[in-house]
Amino acid sequence: SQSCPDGPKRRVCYYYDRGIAGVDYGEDHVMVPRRVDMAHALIRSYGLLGDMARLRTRPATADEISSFHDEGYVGLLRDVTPEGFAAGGEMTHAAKGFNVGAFAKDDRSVDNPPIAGLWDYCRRYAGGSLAAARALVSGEAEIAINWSGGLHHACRERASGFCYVNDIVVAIHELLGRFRRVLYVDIDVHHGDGVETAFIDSARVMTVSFHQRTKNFFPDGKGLVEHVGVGDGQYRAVNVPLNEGMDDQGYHGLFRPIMAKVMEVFQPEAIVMQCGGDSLSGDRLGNQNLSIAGHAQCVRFMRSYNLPLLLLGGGGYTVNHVAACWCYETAVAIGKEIDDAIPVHCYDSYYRSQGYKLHYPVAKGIKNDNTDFHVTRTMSIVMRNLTHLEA
Ligand code: ZLM
Ligand code: CA
Ligand code: ZN
Repeated sequence: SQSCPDGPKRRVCYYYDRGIAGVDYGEDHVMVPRRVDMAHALIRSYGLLGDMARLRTRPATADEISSFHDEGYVGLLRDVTPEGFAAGGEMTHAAKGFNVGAFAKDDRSVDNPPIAGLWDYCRRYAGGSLAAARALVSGEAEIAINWSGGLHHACRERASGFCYVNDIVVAIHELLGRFRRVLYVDIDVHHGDGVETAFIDSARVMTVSFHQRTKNFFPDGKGLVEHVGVGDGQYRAVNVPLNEGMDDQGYHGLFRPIMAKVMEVFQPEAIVMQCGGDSLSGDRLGNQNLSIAGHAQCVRFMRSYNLPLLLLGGGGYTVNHVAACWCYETAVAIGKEIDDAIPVHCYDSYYRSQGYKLHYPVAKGIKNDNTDFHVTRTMSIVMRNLTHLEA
């Protein structure tokens, strides 16, 4: 295969289901599924679709989703509607236990609303991650991408943090049918708690999350550096808590040595990466200061191990930033350099504030609260935990 600045090109399969573009979490909700359509439009306008295979995807079935989720919860996801919910009564009661909807009359700011077309949305984004996992299992793809997936907070029987179905856990189950050990890496600014919990006592899945851990930051009380997994999974959960304001250099000072050590001691046969774009500078929810190049460097680094690689989306609340980021990371996956100038396309007005450039500048004068003391301490605890897995 042809060479390029990032090493050999890879067979990349890309999954995109148009059915998620119109999904609406509600007016003013921070989660905007259309950002994935924006990323797709950018990817197309850069001509990247010609460098990837697009295999057919079909919405995941209830059975496939039930490989992880509780049946009662799956039933709620199928049946709940904004109307049924508004009517109150039994549905509201059931939804409450499953963490779907607002529970105080005046609470309009709700994380997991009973959105129109909820079940269809869940089936489509999970179907994409499942199809992507299957392409890696069959060997059709070396890298498979589903930017609409990566909803890492969903639990077996409840929604959490804008996530209803945990497509990552479903996809990892599929990968475990072929690969002995699967590594999960999560660079979303939030802790990947749903995935960590699902495999907390598993020797075959190692989870690593880099995340912001500041006062009241979601999910509260999760992802401490001391949380290392239990039973057969001991030392196979890795948590790298960050303060606000982390920049590219500081992030990679942690990411590279930690991931190199993880690769050495765990020796995975496949890698799943959640590429949440809320760790980027200027995000509406996150308070980190990564550039797109810095974020994508994480993808480049994991790609360099030449293992089957599943790339998923996740958070990302400044939509022009996250769409540009996932487009650039698609180019990184392929192994192709793309121009900084954004081509004329249907969403190009969104990029006006960044001069129609992919690589928008990081915020200046942001304080980096990750002192050398903090970073060195975190690094040494994580590295010490990992030595327990040495042969
Ligand atoms: N309130 N509207 C990341 C998931 C983060 C829990 C505090 C809701 C929001 C947020 C929703 C329009 C991923 C919490 C927050 C306000 C209880 C979170 C609707 C603004 C709005 O304006 C908003 C009325 C909404 C939600 C902010 N929620 C910010 N942070 C977190 C969940 C998901 O990126 O990791 C992966 C996709 N929730 O902090 C509260 C405790 C609900
Ligand atoms: Ca994370
Ligand atoms: Zn997030």
